Amino acid sequence: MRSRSPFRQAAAKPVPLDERVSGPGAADGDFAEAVLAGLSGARKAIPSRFLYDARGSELFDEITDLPEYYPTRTEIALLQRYGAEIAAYLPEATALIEFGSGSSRKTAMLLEALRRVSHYVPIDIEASCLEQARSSLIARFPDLAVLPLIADFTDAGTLPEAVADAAKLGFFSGSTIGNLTYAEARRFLRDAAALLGPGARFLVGVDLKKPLDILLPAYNDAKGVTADFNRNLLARINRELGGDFDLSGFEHEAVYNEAEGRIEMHLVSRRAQTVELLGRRFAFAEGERIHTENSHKYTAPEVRRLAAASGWRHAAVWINDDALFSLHLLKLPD
Ligand code: AVJ
Repeated sequence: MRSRSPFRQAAAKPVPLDERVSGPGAADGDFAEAVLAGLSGARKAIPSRFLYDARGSELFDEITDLPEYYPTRTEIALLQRYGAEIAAYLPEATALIEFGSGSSRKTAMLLEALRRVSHYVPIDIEASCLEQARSSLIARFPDLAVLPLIADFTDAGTLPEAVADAAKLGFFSGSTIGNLTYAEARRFLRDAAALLGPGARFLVGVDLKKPLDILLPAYNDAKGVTADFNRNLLARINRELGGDFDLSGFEHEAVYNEAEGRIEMHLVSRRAQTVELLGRRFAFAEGERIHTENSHKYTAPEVRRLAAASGWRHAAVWINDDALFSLHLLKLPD
């Protein structure tokens, strides 16, 4: 299993830039190894999953409330507006399996619409998130069996015995799939198919390609919260690895890479400088970058192709009026 996770391979040895930047949610926590490897290459890069420590998760939550950051509120609006319609596609679903569940904020909306779901399996590496989600959901749905899996959502292992015979619905929200390259997303969807099994359904939230005057501000907000979120990676290195990064020496940059169809976050060195951590020195030229996150955007046909290439059939898609965000329902043959 281990070698199948795109994220697990990332830190261990120098690999192409795309692979090193990808993905939230690894369980290994080998921050030191990843940072040393990521700063040693010709093109510096640190896997995006390390953005999400306690402070980073707090800042990300703040991002989701920003006026410029449309994805979260748009996905919630889609779930609200089409919940009943989505549920009509899933009359038999009895087990909900959520990948990278985080705070499970959107889960309640889905459970509200899917009245027959009796078992909920949130998969997340953050045990504290899982505990919080469990208590808030149980308060609202007292009959729901919550069976958390503390795991990297790309490497969840096996599902609890209790849902072995259930009709399964997977849920992967927030366009977290955008952190993955196309190849990694295909591998993730194949692994999810194997985990969920024949006849399963999968509801996936995917951010859409759109004009740059909407896309760029979402990652360059006026309050600078995204910049703080990005720079928190350096603060985390200072905190946890004894680094001496001068945070004001690095500028937040979010650009759209047209060829790859993705937003990229970088930290750009404002001047020539050296940084020390774990007894090693790293030199930065003026303008040199650390690549910190990818956020791939899709068209609806691209999602269809991705699903087909991963063994899933595309059953339905819901898109909001401004064509900002999409919810896709995929299914596996029985
Ligand atoms: C959590 C990966 C979906 O890509 O929009 C937000 C992360 N980074 N602002 C995204 C993020 C900067 C977010 N995902």
